[in-house]
Order: sequence, then C-alpha cells, then structure tokens
Amino acid sequence: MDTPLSLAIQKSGRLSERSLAFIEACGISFSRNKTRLKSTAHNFPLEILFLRDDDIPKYVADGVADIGIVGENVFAEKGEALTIVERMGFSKCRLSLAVPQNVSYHGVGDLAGKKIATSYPNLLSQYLSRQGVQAEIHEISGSVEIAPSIGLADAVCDIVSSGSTLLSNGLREVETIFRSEAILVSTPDLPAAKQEILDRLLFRIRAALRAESYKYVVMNVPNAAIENVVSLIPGMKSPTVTPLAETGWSSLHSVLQEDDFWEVIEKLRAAGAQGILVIPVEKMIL
Ligand code: PRT
Ligand code: ZN
Repeated sequence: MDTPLSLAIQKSGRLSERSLAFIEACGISFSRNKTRLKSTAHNFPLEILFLRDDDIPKYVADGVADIGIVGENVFAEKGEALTIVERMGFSKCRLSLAVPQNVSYHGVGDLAGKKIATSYPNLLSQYLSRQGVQAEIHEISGSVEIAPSIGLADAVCDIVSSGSTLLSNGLREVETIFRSEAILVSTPDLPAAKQEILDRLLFRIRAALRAESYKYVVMNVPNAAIENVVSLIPGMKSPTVTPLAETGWSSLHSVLQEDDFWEVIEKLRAAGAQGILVIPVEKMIL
C-alpha cells in the first residue's frame, strides 16, 4: 500500500461540509470518529486530518499534512509558502473595510490616523500601505463587528458574505480589500509518490468541479429547426441528434454551462425546442 497523502480540512465550521462533500464526490469513503483528529480512507491512499482552519496553512507548510482545503483569506493572511493547486469555488466571501453608518466616508484616505479592528492584520496592513494610508491596526480574534459600537475602533476590516452582519451592527461596507474562496493548497515539494496520488485526486476533483457547473439537457426539436437550435448551443462537441418515432422530429442531447443556462434555454424554446429535460451532471471527464 502506498504511503497515503494527507489532506487537512476544517474540523467544524463553514468549510467542513463542502470539503467533506468533495471527498465524497471523488468516490472516497472513510469512517469518521468525531473525537479523533485523523481518519484513513478505505478505498484511496488518503488520510484526512480535521483541524481548525487557522492552523491548516502551517500544518501543510510544516509537512504534517501534504495538502489542505482552506479559505484563501486565511492562506493569504498566514503567508506560508504553499502552492495553490485548485480553486474550489465554494465559501466565497470578501474581506472588507466598514465604518459606522452615520460617519461620512469619501475614500480610504479618511481612515488615516484612525483605529481599525480586524482579525486580518497582515492583509489589512498590506492594503493600507498600497494605498499610502497610515492607520492603527487593532488585532482582535472574534466579534470584530462590535468594536466600533463599544468604542474600541473607528472602523473594522472583516469577512463579509451577505452583508447582514455589518448591517445589523450599524456598519457600512466601504472598501473590498480581498476576495476569497476555498482553495486546495499543497506543500511545494511533494515527493513523487505523493504527487502521483495528488494528481489522481485532482483528476477526480476537477471532474466533480466541472460537473457542478454543467447541466445535461435533452429536448425534442422539429427537424427543420435542428440547424438553428444547434447553433444556439455553446461549447462542447456537437450535440447528439437521434430521430423520434414521430416523423419530422428529433431528440437532441447536449450539455449546457450553468452560467448562461437560462438565456440559452429561452432561445432554444423560441427556436422550436420542446419537452426540455434538464438533468444534473455527476462527473465530467474530458
Ligand atoms: O473553528 P475554526 O477556527 O476552524 O473556524 P472559524 O470560526 O475561524 O471559521 P469559519 O468556519 O467561520 O469560516 C471559515 C472560512 O469560511 C473563512 O475563513 C472564510 O474563508 C469562509 N467564509 C465564507 C466566511 C464567511 N463566508 C462568513 N460570512 N467566514 C466568516 N464569515 C463570518 C464573518 O466573519 C462575519 O462574522 O460571517 C459574518 C459575515 O457574514 P454575512 O453573511 O452576515 O456578511
Ligand atoms: Zn478559524
């Protein structure tokens, strides 16, 4: 048996569920004992370590884990020399500056000399120095958003997703300084045998990622409209066209990208397509 590749994921929190779903989508199964830090997969040379997200970059850098799934915000803040192997497309959020709603704001220069509370002192200080603004960074580890209301800071720099936390704390988002999503990171110098396992894992991850952004569509099209309908379907190779029992009609099968899905469906209907079936794609291997 190969020495397994070790993957660090968040033990419990916003990244955990989707990280586990990816392992499952890769066809990898393991039993989990919630009190244990480590599990070994039954059907793939993979060991899974369950950690706090903040610790993942360092554990990977130190070689305790070979790869890890972590928020890009945490990765960039920690500054460890790791390779970003894949962007995972979930847990999208941004790191933003926010000020109390009743304070006027004309630009980042207004923050000069002010006190800004954050859990991301490195990303914030890099941003402020790029902007040529000097401010006092007050590092706190949690509940950053209450800092202005208790007089601890004039502004905050915190993770925002829907914006409702800022709103309910009387704050207004004024600058986005970093955009983040979950990423897969690796030590830059994996031994060849482990790199080979990572390549196998990546092949599966990419098939699952690709599948997420596509739908399989089946529709009935009058033969006279086939050429027009086909010209409306972007990407992939040409669609499959098979005759229906009813003369003059064909069934057309293709894949559509999620992004422009509805626009394409509307155009297909206008061009004469009927009985359109939309089916999720489980894996897509090119
Ligand atoms: O216990 P552990 O240290 O492992 O977890 P944690 O509590 O430090 O992290 P966790 O689970 O909260 O977040 C893990 C990662 O999820 C973050 O590093 C981000 O990459 C990503 N992520 C995505 C978010 C959010 N969305 C998010 N909304 N992380 C935090 N938030 C918080 C934010 O701090 C703020 O308090 O949610 C609030 C804002 O949300 P909205 O929707 O009100 O704007
Ligand atoms: Zn954390």
